[in-house]
Amino acid sequence: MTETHFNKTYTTMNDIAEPELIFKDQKLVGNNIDKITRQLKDLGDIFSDKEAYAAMDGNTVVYKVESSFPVAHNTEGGLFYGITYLYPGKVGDEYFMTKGHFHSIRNRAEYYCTLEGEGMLLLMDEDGNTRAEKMLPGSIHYIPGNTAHRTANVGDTILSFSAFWPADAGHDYAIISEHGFSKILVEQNGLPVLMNNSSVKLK
Ligand code: M6P
Ligand code: ZN
Repeated sequence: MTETHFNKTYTTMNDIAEPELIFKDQKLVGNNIDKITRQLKDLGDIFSDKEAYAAMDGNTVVYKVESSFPVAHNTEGGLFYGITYLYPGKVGDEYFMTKGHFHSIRNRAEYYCTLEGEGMLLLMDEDGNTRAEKMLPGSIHYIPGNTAHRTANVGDTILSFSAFWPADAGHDYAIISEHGFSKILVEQNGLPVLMNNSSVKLK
């Protein structure tokens, strides 16, 4: 039997498998893809302008995540893969963003690779120092251990990026949900600006 891939004709052999995952037509395709949708109503803790937040439609989709978990959660040595699609928008002056988290096993690192759009990666260490890196198509971001991470969409189109993280890393949302990051990303005169968030007291 023969099959055609990559414009070549192969003789099918038992030890050559089809890929298990493909990113195709802006979607992750494969078996057992985990899908999460976060709407504004799920994100009550994260935006600073509570009045602007209350005036918006809670059903507005802020982001979706498609993930592949090829091993069980908490498997030491395993890796997970996911793609996040973050929609453009703002709550007041603050850009749409992800919840953001530390890893439950604090020293676990992660990679983000931007596929499309224009964004910002916010990184905060455990002492509460926050910095940001620009995200643009093709940009690759190493997120060190012990560092909370969050992305914001600063453009007019979807920001999508792939992520690779250890299967035992886990998500610890509690600190961010309570204190936020020490800086918030807002639009001023049409440009993204990092501003001090006075409500943060980490230590
Ligand atoms: C990336 C990875 C995921 C994460 C997702 C959304 O895909 O870091 O682990 O779940 O972004 O971020 P959050 O969980 O902070 O909402
Ligand atoms: Zn992470």
